[in-house]
Amino acid sequence: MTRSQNLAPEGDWVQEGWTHLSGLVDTDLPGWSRVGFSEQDVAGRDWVAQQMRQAGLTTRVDAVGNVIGMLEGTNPSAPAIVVGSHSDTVPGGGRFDGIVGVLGAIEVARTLRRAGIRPTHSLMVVDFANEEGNPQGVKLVGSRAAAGTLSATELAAADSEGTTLADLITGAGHQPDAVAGCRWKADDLAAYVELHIEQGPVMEEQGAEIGVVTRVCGISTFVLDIEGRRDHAGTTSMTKRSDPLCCAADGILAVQRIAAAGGDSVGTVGELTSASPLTNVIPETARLTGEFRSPELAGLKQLQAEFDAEAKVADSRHRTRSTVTWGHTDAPAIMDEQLSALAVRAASAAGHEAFRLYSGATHDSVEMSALAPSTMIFVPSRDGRSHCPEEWTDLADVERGIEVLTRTVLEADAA
Ligand code: HGY
Ligand code: MN
Ligand code: MN
Ligand code: MN
Repeated sequence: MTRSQNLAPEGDWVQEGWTHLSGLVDTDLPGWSRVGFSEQDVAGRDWVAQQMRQAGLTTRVDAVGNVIGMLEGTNPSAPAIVVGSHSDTVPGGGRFDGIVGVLGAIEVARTLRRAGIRPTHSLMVVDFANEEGNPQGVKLVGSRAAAGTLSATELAAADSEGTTLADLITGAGHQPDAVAGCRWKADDLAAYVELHIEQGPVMEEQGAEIGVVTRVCGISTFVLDIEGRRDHAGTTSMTKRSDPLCCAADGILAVQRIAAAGGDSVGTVGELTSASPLTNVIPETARLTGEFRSPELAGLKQLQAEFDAEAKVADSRHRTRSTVTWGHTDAPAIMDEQLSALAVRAASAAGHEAFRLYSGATHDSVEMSALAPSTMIFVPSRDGRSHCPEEWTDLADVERGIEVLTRTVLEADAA
Protein backbone atom coordinates (compact mmCIF):
# COMPACT_ATOMS: atom_id res chain seq x y z
CA MET A 1 0.00 0.00 0.00
CA THR A 2 1.23 3.45 -0.78
CA ARG A 3 -0.02 6.79 0.44
CA SER A 4 -1.00 7.64 -3.12
CA GLN A 5 -3.02 4.47 -3.76
CA ASN A 6 -6.70 5.27 -4.28
CA LEU A 7 -8.48 3.81 -1.29
CA ALA A 8 -11.39 6.23 -1.30
CA PRO A 9 -14.80 4.64 -0.78
CA GLU A 10 -17.47 4.62 -3.43
CA GLY A 11 -19.61 7.49 -2.17
CA ASP A 12 -22.62 6.54 -4.29
CA TRP A 13 -22.76 3.06 -2.79
CA VAL A 14 -22.52 4.49 0.72
CA GLN A 15 -25.27 7.01 -0.01
CA GLU A 16 -27.55 4.37 -1.55
CA GLY A 17 -27.00 1.96 1.34
CA TRP A 18 -27.66 4.69 3.88
CA THR A 19 -30.85 5.67 2.03
CA HIS A 20 -31.99 2.05 1.91
CA LEU A 21 -31.44 1.49 5.64
CA SER A 22 -33.10 4.83 6.40
CA GLY A 23 -36.23 3.43 4.75
CA LEU A 24 -36.27 0.29 6.91
CA VAL A 25 -37.75 1.95 9.99
CA ASP A 26 -40.80 1.52 12.18
CA THR A 27 -43.14 4.31 11.07
CA ASP A 28 -45.24 3.89 14.25
CA LEU A 29 -42.31 5.24 16.25
CA PRO A 30 -40.80 8.74 16.04
CA GLY A 31 -37.51 9.46 14.29
CA TRP A 32 -35.62 6.70 12.52
CA SER A 33 -36.40 3.64 14.58
CA ARG A 34 -34.93 0.22 13.80
CA VAL A 35 -35.12 -1.25 17.26
CA GLY A 36 -33.09 -4.39 17.99
CA PHE A 37 -34.91 -7.64 17.12
CA SER A 38 -37.87 -5.80 15.55
CA GLU A 39 -39.25 -6.65 12.11
CA GLN A 40 -37.35 -3.68 10.63
CA ASP A 41 -34.12 -4.73 12.36
CA VAL A 42 -34.43 -8.25 10.95
CA ALA A 43 -35.04 -6.80 7.47
CA GLY A 44 -32.09 -4.40 7.84
CA ARG A 45 -29.75 -7.18 8.90
CA ASP A 46 -30.89 -9.40 6.02
CA TRP A 47 -30.00 -6.53 3.71
CA VAL A 48 -26.62 -6.09 5.43
CA ALA A 49 -25.87 -9.82 4.98
CA GLN A 50 -26.81 -9.57 1.31
CA GLN A 51 -24.49 -6.57 0.84
CA MET A 52 -21.68 -8.50 2.52
CA ARG A 53 -22.16 -11.40 0.09
CA GLN A 54 -22.17 -9.01 -2.87
CA ALA A 55 -18.89 -7.63 -1.52
CA GLY A 56 -17.43 -11.15 -1.78
CA LEU A 57 -17.72 -12.12 1.90
CA THR A 58 -18.90 -15.47 3.20
CA THR A 59 -21.67 -14.78 5.70
CA ARG A 60 -23.16 -16.42 8.74
CA VAL A 61 -25.64 -15.31 11.39
CA ASP A 62 -24.92 -16.52 14.91
CA ALA A 63 -27.35 -17.59 17.62
CA VAL A 64 -28.11 -14.06 18.86
CA GLY A 65 -28.28 -12.51 15.39
CA ASN A 66 -24.77 -11.13 14.86
CA VAL A 67 -24.23 -10.91 11.10
CA ILE A 68 -20.65 -11.92 10.31
CA GLY A 69 -18.94 -11.72 6.92
CA MET A 70 -15.50 -13.22 6.23
CA LEU A 71 -12.97 -12.38 3.58
CA GLU A 72 -10.27 -14.99 3.77
CA GLY A 73 -6.74 -13.60 3.91
CA THR A 74 -3.70 -15.05 2.16
CA ASN A 75 -2.72 -16.58 5.51
CA PRO A 76 -5.95 -18.13 6.81
CA SER A 77 -4.25 -19.25 10.02
CA ALA A 78 -3.38 -15.63 10.95
CA PRO A 79 -5.83 -14.05 13.41
CA ALA A 80 -8.56 -11.97 11.79
CA ILE A 81 -8.90 -8.20 11.71
CA VAL A 82 -12.46 -7.32 12.74
CA VAL A 83 -14.35 -4.24 11.55
CA GLY A 84 -17.95 -3.45 12.32
CA SER A 85 -20.59 -1.74 14.40
CA HIS A 86 -24.37 -2.09 14.77
CA SER A 87 -27.40 -1.34 12.58
CA ASP A 88 -30.05 -1.18 15.32
CA THR A 89 -31.15 2.19 16.66
CA VAL A 90 -32.69 3.54 19.84
CA PRO A 91 -36.44 4.18 19.45
CA GLY A 92 -36.72 7.71 18.08
CA GLY A 93 -33.07 7.67 17.02
CA GLY A 94 -31.17 8.80 13.96
CA ARG A 95 -29.75 7.43 10.73
CA PHE A 96 -26.01 7.40 11.46
CA ASP A 97 -25.29 5.90 14.92
CA GLY A 98 -23.87 2.44 14.21
CA ILE A 99 -24.97 2.49 10.57
CA VAL A 100 -21.92 4.44 9.40
CA GLY A 101 -19.68 1.79 10.94
CA VAL A 102 -21.55 -1.11 9.35
CA LEU A 103 -21.66 0.46 5.88
CA GLY A 104 -18.04 1.53 6.34
CA ALA A 105 -16.95 -1.99 7.28
CA ILE A 106 -18.61 -3.47 4.19
CA GLU A 107 -17.08 -0.72 2.07
CA VAL A 108 -13.62 -1.68 3.36
CA ALA A 109 -14.11 -5.11 1.77
CA ARG A 110 -15.47 -3.54 -1.43
CA THR A 111 -12.55 -1.08 -1.60
CA LEU A 112 -9.97 -3.83 -1.14
CA ARG A 113 -11.60 -5.72 -3.99
CA ARG A 114 -11.61 -2.64 -6.27
CA ALA A 115 -7.96 -2.01 -5.41
CA GLY A 116 -7.07 -5.66 -6.04
CA ILE A 117 -5.71 -6.09 -2.51
CA ARG A 118 -6.05 -9.38 -0.67
CA PRO A 119 -4.97 -8.89 2.95
CA THR A 120 -2.73 -11.36 4.76
CA HIS A 121 -5.09 -11.54 7.73
CA SER A 122 -8.69 -12.51 7.14
CA LEU A 123 -11.09 -9.59 7.37
CA MET A 124 -14.17 -10.14 9.52
CA VAL A 125 -17.03 -7.67 8.99
CA VAL A 126 -19.67 -7.59 11.71
CA ASP A 127 -23.09 -6.07 12.27
CA PHE A 128 -23.52 -6.68 16.01
CA ALA A 129 -27.01 -7.47 17.27
CA ASN A 130 -28.86 -4.97 19.49
CA GLU A 131 -26.02 -2.72 20.60
CA GLU A 132 -28.51 -0.14 21.86
CA GLY A 133 -30.11 -2.36 24.46
CA ASN A 134 -33.73 -3.11 25.21
CA PRO A 135 -36.44 -2.67 27.87
CA GLN A 136 -34.87 -5.70 29.59
CA GLY A 137 -31.92 -3.43 30.38
CA VAL A 138 -29.11 -5.21 28.52
CA LYS A 139 -26.88 -3.21 26.15
CA LEU A 140 -24.28 -4.50 23.64
CA VAL A 141 -26.13 -7.81 23.31
CA GLY A 142 -24.32 -9.14 20.23
CA SER A 143 -20.80 -8.05 21.16
CA ARG A 144 -21.28 -9.36 24.69
CA ALA A 145 -22.34 -12.74 23.27
CA ALA A 146 -19.19 -12.70 21.12
CA ALA A 147 -17.04 -11.77 24.12
CA GLY A 148 -18.74 -14.45 26.25
CA THR A 149 -20.08 -11.95 28.81
CA LEU A 150 -23.82 -12.31 28.14
CA SER A 151 -25.10 -14.28 31.13
CA ALA A 152 -28.08 -16.61 31.52
CA THR A 153 -29.45 -14.18 34.12
CA GLU A 154 -29.44 -11.40 31.55
CA LEU A 155 -31.10 -13.60 28.93
CA ALA A 156 -33.80 -14.25 31.54
CA ALA A 157 -34.21 -10.54 32.40
CA ALA A 158 -37.79 -9.47 31.71
CA ASP A 159 -39.44 -6.18 30.76
CA SER A 160 -42.51 -4.88 32.63
CA GLU A 161 -44.73 -7.23 30.59
CA GLY A 162 -42.70 -10.33 31.40
CA THR A 163 -41.01 -10.67 27.98
CA THR A 164 -37.46 -11.86 28.50
CA LEU A 165 -34.41 -10.95 26.44
CA ALA A 166 -34.32 -14.61 25.32
CA ASP A 167 -37.94 -14.24 24.11
CA LEU A 168 -36.97 -11.13 22.13
CA ILE A 169 -34.03 -12.88 20.48
CA THR A 170 -36.14 -15.98 19.73
CA GLY A 171 -38.86 -13.76 18.26
CA ALA A 172 -36.35 -12.46 15.72
CA GLY A 173 -35.63 -16.04 14.60
CA HIS A 174 -32.46 -16.74 16.60
CA GLN A 175 -31.51 -19.34 19.24
CA PRO A 176 -30.49 -17.72 22.55
CA ASP A 177 -30.08 -21.18 24.14
CA ALA A 178 -27.05 -21.60 21.90
CA VAL A 179 -25.40 -18.34 23.08
CA ALA A 180 -22.26 -20.24 24.16
CA GLY A 181 -21.54 -20.92 20.48
CA CYS A 182 -21.42 -17.17 19.72
CA ARG A 183 -18.22 -16.78 21.70
CA TRP A 184 -15.07 -15.75 19.83
CA LYS A 185 -11.58 -16.83 20.85
CA ALA A 186 -9.12 -14.02 21.55
CA ASP A 187 -6.41 -16.03 19.76
CA ASP A 188 -8.41 -15.83 16.53
CA LEU A 189 -8.49 -12.02 16.55
CA ALA A 190 -5.68 -9.61 15.67
CA ALA A 191 -7.51 -6.29 16.04
CA TYR A 192 -10.91 -4.61 16.21
CA VAL A 193 -11.52 -1.26 14.51
CA GLU A 194 -14.89 0.52 14.64
CA LEU A 195 -15.89 3.60 12.68
CA HIS A 196 -18.61 5.66 14.38
CA ILE A 197 -20.10 9.13 14.49
CA GLU A 198 -18.88 11.08 17.51
CA GLN A 199 -22.40 11.69 18.88
CA GLY A 200 -21.08 14.71 20.80
CA PRO A 201 -19.91 18.26 20.02
CA VAL A 202 -16.15 18.07 20.62
CA MET A 203 -14.89 17.43 17.08
CA GLU A 204 -17.08 20.12 15.57
CA GLU A 205 -15.94 22.59 18.25
CA GLN A 206 -12.30 21.71 17.53
CA GLY A 207 -12.72 21.70 13.76
CA ALA A 208 -11.50 18.07 13.71
CA GLU A 209 -12.27 15.91 10.69
CA ILE A 210 -11.09 12.57 12.06
CA GLY A 211 -11.10 11.42 15.66
CA VAL A 212 -9.20 8.50 17.14
CA VAL A 213 -10.63 7.40 20.46
CA THR A 214 -8.55 7.10 23.62
CA ARG A 215 -11.09 5.36 25.82
CA VAL A 216 -14.80 4.61 26.02
CA CYS A 217 -16.88 5.47 29.07
CA GLY A 218 -17.75 2.94 31.75
CA ILE A 219 -21.44 2.49 32.53
CA SER A 220 -23.29 1.33 35.57
CA THR A 221 -27.06 0.88 35.39
CA PHE A 222 -29.41 0.66 38.34
CA VAL A 223 -33.00 -0.01 39.33
CA LEU A 224 -34.29 1.75 42.42
CA ASP A 225 -37.30 -0.15 43.86
CA ILE A 226 -39.17 1.87 46.45
CA GLU A 227 -41.76 0.56 48.88
CA GLY A 228 -44.09 2.99 50.56
CA ARG A 229 -47.61 2.58 51.91
CA ARG A 230 -50.80 2.63 49.88
CA ASP A 231 -53.14 5.16 51.42
CA HIS A 232 -55.99 7.54 50.69
CA ALA A 233 -54.66 10.71 49.12
CA GLY A 234 -57.32 12.91 50.70
CA THR A 235 -57.22 11.69 54.28
CA THR A 236 -53.54 10.93 54.88
CA SER A 237 -51.81 14.03 56.17
CA MET A 238 -48.60 15.16 54.54
CA THR A 239 -46.63 14.33 57.69
CA LYS A 240 -47.92 10.75 57.97
CA ARG A 241 -47.69 9.47 54.42
CA SER A 242 -45.03 7.18 53.02
CA ASP A 243 -44.99 8.19 49.35
CA PRO A 244 -42.57 6.26 47.12
CA LEU A 245 -42.92 8.79 44.31
CA CYS A 246 -41.53 11.53 46.55
CA CYS A 247 -38.60 9.27 47.35
CA ALA A 248 -38.17 8.68 43.59
CA ALA A 249 -38.18 12.45 42.99
CA ASP A 250 -35.31 12.79 45.46
CA GLY A 251 -33.61 9.90 43.66
CA ILE A 252 -33.83 11.68 40.29
CA LEU A 253 -32.31 14.85 41.67
CA ALA A 254 -29.65 12.83 43.49
CA VAL A 255 -28.58 11.32 40.14
CA GLN A 256 -28.20 14.83 38.73
CA ARG A 257 -26.38 16.20 41.78
CA ILE A 258 -23.97 13.29 42.21
CA ALA A 259 -23.05 13.12 38.51
CA ALA A 260 -22.58 16.90 38.23
CA ALA A 261 -20.18 16.85 41.17
CA GLY A 262 -18.11 14.04 39.65
CA GLY A 263 -16.03 15.86 37.02
CA ASP A 264 -16.38 13.93 33.75
CA SER A 265 -19.23 11.75 35.01
CA VAL A 266 -22.83 11.88 33.82
CA GLY A 267 -26.03 10.36 35.20
CA THR A 268 -29.42 9.85 33.61
CA VAL A 269 -32.79 8.50 34.69
CA GLY A 270 -34.65 6.32 32.19
CA GLU A 271 -38.08 5.53 33.52
CA LEU A 272 -40.20 6.25 36.58
CA THR A 273 -43.19 4.00 37.19
CA SER A 274 -45.57 3.71 40.13
CA ALA A 275 -48.16 1.22 41.37
CA SER A 276 -51.01 3.64 40.81
CA PRO A 277 -51.69 6.19 38.08
CA LEU A 278 -54.47 7.82 40.13
CA THR A 279 -54.16 11.12 41.92
CA ASN A 280 -56.43 9.99 44.77
CA VAL A 281 -54.17 7.10 45.78
CA ILE A 282 -50.72 7.25 47.37
CA PRO A 283 -49.04 4.35 45.52
CA GLU A 284 -47.49 1.49 47.49
CA THR A 285 -44.46 1.17 45.21
CA ALA A 286 -42.43 3.08 42.64
CA ARG A 287 -39.50 2.15 40.43
CA LEU A 288 -36.80 4.27 38.89
CA THR A 289 -34.24 3.11 36.32
CA GLY A 290 -31.05 4.97 35.52
CA GLU A 291 -27.36 4.91 34.71
CA PHE A 292 -24.09 6.59 35.57
CA ARG A 293 -21.13 6.91 33.20
CA SER A 294 -17.52 7.80 33.92
CA PRO A 295 -14.14 7.53 32.17
CA GLU A 296 -12.71 5.92 35.34
CA LEU A 297 -13.77 2.72 37.06
CA ALA A 298 -13.01 4.31 40.45
CA GLY A 299 -15.29 7.21 39.49
CA LEU A 300 -18.06 4.78 38.64
CA LYS A 301 -17.70 2.99 41.98
CA GLN A 302 -17.78 6.33 43.78
CA LEU A 303 -21.01 7.29 41.99
CA GLN A 304 -22.54 3.96 43.00
CA ALA A 305 -21.60 4.41 46.65
CA GLU A 306 -22.96 7.96 46.70
CA PHE A 307 -26.25 6.94 45.11
CA ASP A 308 -26.65 4.05 47.60
CA ALA A 309 -26.18 6.58 50.40
CA GLU A 310 -28.60 9.11 48.85
CA ALA A 311 -31.28 6.42 48.56
CA LYS A 312 -31.04 5.87 52.32
CA VAL A 313 -31.34 9.60 52.98
CA ALA A 314 -34.43 9.78 50.74
CA ASP A 315 -35.93 6.80 52.61
CA SER A 316 -35.57 8.49 55.96
CA ARG A 317 -37.08 11.68 54.57
CA HIS A 318 -40.13 9.94 53.09
CA ARG A 319 -40.54 6.91 55.43
CA THR A 320 -39.97 4.53 52.50
CA ARG A 321 -37.83 1.40 52.00
CA SER A 322 -35.63 1.42 48.90
CA THR A 323 -33.48 -1.19 47.28
CA VAL A 324 -30.86 -0.21 44.72
CA THR A 325 -30.02 -3.06 42.33
CA TRP A 326 -26.93 -2.42 40.22
CA GLY A 327 -26.92 -4.10 36.80
CA HIS A 328 -23.93 -5.16 34.74
CA THR A 329 -21.07 -2.67 35.08
CA ASP A 330 -19.17 -1.96 31.88
CA ALA A 331 -15.72 -0.88 32.99
CA PRO A 332 -14.27 1.99 30.92
CA ALA A 333 -12.49 0.48 27.92
CA ILE A 334 -9.05 1.75 27.03
CA MET A 335 -8.29 1.71 23.34
CA ASP A 336 -5.04 0.09 22.29
CA GLU A 337 -2.28 2.70 21.87
CA GLN A 338 -0.37 0.82 19.17
CA LEU A 339 -3.45 0.23 17.06
CA SER A 340 -4.59 3.82 17.68
CA ALA A 341 -1.19 5.01 16.45
CA LEU A 342 -1.80 3.06 13.23
CA ALA A 343 -5.18 4.79 12.90
CA VAL A 344 -3.48 8.18 13.40
CA ARG A 345 -0.99 7.22 10.69
CA ALA A 346 -3.80 6.06 8.42
CA ALA A 347 -5.53 9.41 8.92
CA SER A 348 -2.35 11.22 8.00
CA ALA A 349 -1.94 9.08 4.86
CA ALA A 350 -5.46 10.15 3.89
CA GLY A 351 -4.50 13.79 4.49
CA HIS A 352 -6.04 14.39 7.92
CA GLU A 353 -4.63 15.22 11.30
CA ALA A 354 -6.25 12.89 13.80
CA PHE A 355 -7.75 14.34 16.97
CA ARG A 356 -7.64 12.08 20.04
CA LEU A 357 -10.78 12.04 22.17
CA TYR A 358 -12.76 10.23 24.84
CA SER A 359 -16.13 8.64 24.05
CA GLY A 360 -19.00 9.33 26.42
CA ALA A 361 -21.16 7.02 24.30
CA THR A 362 -20.66 3.30 24.66
CA HIS A 363 -19.82 0.98 21.79
CA ASP A 364 -19.32 -2.65 20.83
CA SER A 365 -15.60 -1.82 21.06
CA VAL A 366 -15.95 -2.05 24.86
CA GLU A 367 -16.59 -5.77 24.60
CA MET A 368 -14.16 -6.29 21.73
CA SER A 369 -11.33 -4.63 23.68
CA ALA A 370 -11.38 -7.59 26.06
CA LEU A 371 -10.68 -9.91 23.12
CA ALA A 372 -8.30 -7.95 20.91
CA PRO A 373 -6.42 -4.65 20.65
CA SER A 374 -9.20 -2.24 19.71
CA THR A 375 -9.66 1.30 18.53
CA MET A 376 -12.31 3.58 17.11
CA ILE A 377 -12.34 6.18 14.38
CA PHE A 378 -14.81 9.05 14.84
CA VAL A 379 -16.37 11.46 12.37
CA PRO A 380 -18.12 14.65 13.54
CA SER A 381 -21.79 14.96 14.47
CA ARG A 382 -23.59 18.16 13.52
CA ASP A 383 -24.30 20.22 16.66
CA GLY A 384 -23.17 17.16 18.63
CA ARG A 385 -26.70 15.73 18.38
CA SER A 386 -27.36 11.98 18.58
CA HIS A 387 -30.02 9.49 19.72
CA CYS A 388 -32.48 11.94 18.15
CA PRO A 389 -33.96 12.31 14.65
CA GLU A 390 -31.78 15.38 13.98
CA GLU A 391 -28.58 13.28 14.14
CA TRP A 392 -26.50 14.24 11.09
CA THR A 393 -23.04 13.71 9.61
CA ASP A 394 -22.18 14.95 6.10
CA LEU A 395 -21.48 12.24 3.53
CA ALA A 396 -18.05 13.80 2.94
CA ASP A 397 -17.20 13.19 6.61
CA VAL A 398 -18.50 9.62 6.40
CA GLU A 399 -16.36 9.01 3.31
CA ARG A 400 -13.28 10.41 5.06
CA GLY A 401 -13.92 8.09 7.99
CA ILE A 402 -14.29 5.07 5.71
CA GLU A 403 -11.03 5.81 3.93
CA VAL A 404 -9.24 6.08 7.29
CA LEU A 405 -10.88 2.81 8.39
CA THR A 406 -9.66 1.07 5.22
CA ARG A 407 -6.16 2.45 5.66
CA THR A 408 -6.12 1.44 9.34
CA VAL A 409 -7.06 -2.12 8.38
CA LEU A 410 -4.19 -2.20 5.88
CA GLU A 411 -1.77 -0.75 8.45
CA ALA A 412 -2.86 -3.42 10.94
CA ASP A 413 -2.56 -6.08 8.24
CA ALA A 414 1.03 -5.04 7.58
CA ALA A 415 1.95 -4.62 11.27
O1 HGY B 1 -25.75 4.04 24.97
C1 HGY B 1 -24.84 4.40 24.23
O2 HGY B 1 -23.97 5.16 24.57
C2 HGY B 1 -24.76 3.91 22.82
O3 HGY B 1 -25.04 4.89 21.91
N1 HGY B 1 -25.41 2.70 22.59
MN1 MN C 1 -23.60 3.36 18.28
MN1 MN D 1 -26.40 4.70 20.21
MN1 MN E 1 -20.86 1.14 18.44
